[in-house]
Amino acid sequence: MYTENKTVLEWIDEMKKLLDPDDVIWIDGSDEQRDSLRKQGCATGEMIELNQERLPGGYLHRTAVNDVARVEDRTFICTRNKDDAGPTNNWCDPEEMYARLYSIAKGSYKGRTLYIIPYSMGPVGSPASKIGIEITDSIYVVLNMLIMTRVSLKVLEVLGDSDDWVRGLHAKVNVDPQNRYICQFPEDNTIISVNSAYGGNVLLGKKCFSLRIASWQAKQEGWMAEHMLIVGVQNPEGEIRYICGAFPSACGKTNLAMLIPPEIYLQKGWKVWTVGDDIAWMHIGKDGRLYAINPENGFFGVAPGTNEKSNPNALASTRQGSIFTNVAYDPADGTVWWEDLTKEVPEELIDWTGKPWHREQYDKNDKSTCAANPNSRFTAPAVNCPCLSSEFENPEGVPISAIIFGGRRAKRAPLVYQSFDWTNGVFVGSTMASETTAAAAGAVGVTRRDPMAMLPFCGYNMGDYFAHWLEMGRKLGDKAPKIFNVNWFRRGEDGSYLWPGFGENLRVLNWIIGRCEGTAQAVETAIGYIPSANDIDIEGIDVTKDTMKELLSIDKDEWTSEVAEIKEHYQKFGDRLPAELKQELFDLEKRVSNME
Ligand code: GTP
Ligand code: SPV
Ligand code: MN
Repeated sequence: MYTENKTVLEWIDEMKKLLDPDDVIWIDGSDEQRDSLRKQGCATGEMIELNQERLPGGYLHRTAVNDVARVEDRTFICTRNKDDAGPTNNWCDPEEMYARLYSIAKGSYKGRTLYIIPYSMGPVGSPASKIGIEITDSIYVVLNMLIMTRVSLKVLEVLGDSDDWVRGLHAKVNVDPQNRYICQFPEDNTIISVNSAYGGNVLLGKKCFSLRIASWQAKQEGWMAEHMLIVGVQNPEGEIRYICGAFPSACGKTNLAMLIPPEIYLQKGWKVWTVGDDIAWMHIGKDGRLYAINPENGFFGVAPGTNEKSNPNALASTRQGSIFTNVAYDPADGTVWWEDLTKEVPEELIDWTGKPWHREQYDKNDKSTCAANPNSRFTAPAVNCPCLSSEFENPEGVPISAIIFGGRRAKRAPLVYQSFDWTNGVFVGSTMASETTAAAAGAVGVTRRDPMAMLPFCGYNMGDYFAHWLEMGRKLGDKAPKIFNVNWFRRGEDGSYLWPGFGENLRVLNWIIGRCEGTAQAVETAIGYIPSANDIDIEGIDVTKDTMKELLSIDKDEWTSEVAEIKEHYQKFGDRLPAELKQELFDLEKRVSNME
């Protein structure tokens, strides 16, 4: 027995009775156990071993074709009181949902093994970290959790006999989309996920725990759990400033977190350090500033588009001990491929569904002809990342100078602007909009409001969540990070992106840091402080002053429509919408109507 914790043992007993497994195995985090699970996974066909010389410890996994992304319409927040889940979440009464899920999961482990994964989100033993235990019948889940979280028996030691841990039950059942449910019970610290075997639905430490459950805990305990990257920018003097960024799924967090400075910046001595690429847990530190840790231990990144030029650090992270989900297989050399990995498209591949694929069948305008699924992913250990921050394991986290919000917006939002103050920044975050992506099942490219990039991940009433942000701002006072908004995805009249993005985004981060230090210039506008075309360095890039002006422009008609849309968006929250935000909207409307 690895623990004497009664709450743990009772729950495991209950689960065993419910699921009826043939076998029970505790995951201890050892290399030997991992290696034997890899072998077993390959024997059952769940995993495919890749060329071990080219990709040591590399494996490929293919999910069911109906199970390739998060399923927001099947994700529920189950609180006793419906209002506590709020207008943006699917809700169900906990008793009713437990009954439904238990009847689906009952006996479903027959002939299978029950794996028990004790894990820590955040460095083991850090006061900012939290503990979870996931039960699963999937070797794929175990192997991914071994990369994405800190799995070890030490976690059970740290837990002792405490009841402060998150219960996570995952059951594949028969991967039936009609009976697929991803359910959070924040009042019970419990997650249940059935009938899926895809990443974000089943790696319960990630979105289910670190955002949905943790956001609820953070509200009670006075901290923040956010869908944010954490990046450190080091200037030639050696000073590092840390920035957090909330962008919706597949909108550039991993890329910004690992960016390579443009050549002229590298020569001057600029460096970028990755702390996290998806989730930030933030606490007020002893000095009154906001500190962030990354609760994860790996990257579950979007594969398509990742290449030697766009994100060499992410690519390097996948070269060892990584799992690839729903990418294409290259039978010529036993490695993997995805769209834009290489300029030259291999002639013949095995596509993500396991079928032979020839490059002639590829049509750039039809995603269904891709060799890799558009939401195919790599699971890579953080330690592989060449620019991993030396503060990655720091239990206190890193001090945050700026928070940036951003999304995909073809028009309207300028390349960058700074909010007037924290309250105005919360308003900007709460009204964020972005075009949907392949990271969730459903239509792609539809603009929707996604407050703080948390629409699919906020574990409670979003009106209360906004209030919590305002409360944190009051506590932080003048030590609060400055809040900005960015848009790398603005398009010109011909439909192409106006801004080169990726590494060049450092130029924008520099302006942001300059604003925090009081050294960068800006113009006060109706929506916030916007740099003038001269304030962003464009030396050495193919962006003209005119393009820069267009990128930084705001249009009165567009923003009049924006105000009308925000009004509609805000109506959803009824009397849970904080009065301060209503006032912000009122003020914005007035300023926009006074625009030239
Ligand atoms: P999740 O893991 O789903 O949370 O996604 P993410 O926010 O980490 O997004 P990621 O960095 O993986 O980028 C998603 C897509 O956006 C990729 O196809 C990138 O190539 C593209 N992308 C990222 N940064 C930029 C940018 O600065 N400009 C442009 N045009 N595209 C970008
Ligand atoms: C996202 O969709 O925001 C992801 C991938 O980071 S998943 O783990 O599937 O949520
Ligand atoms: Mn994400």
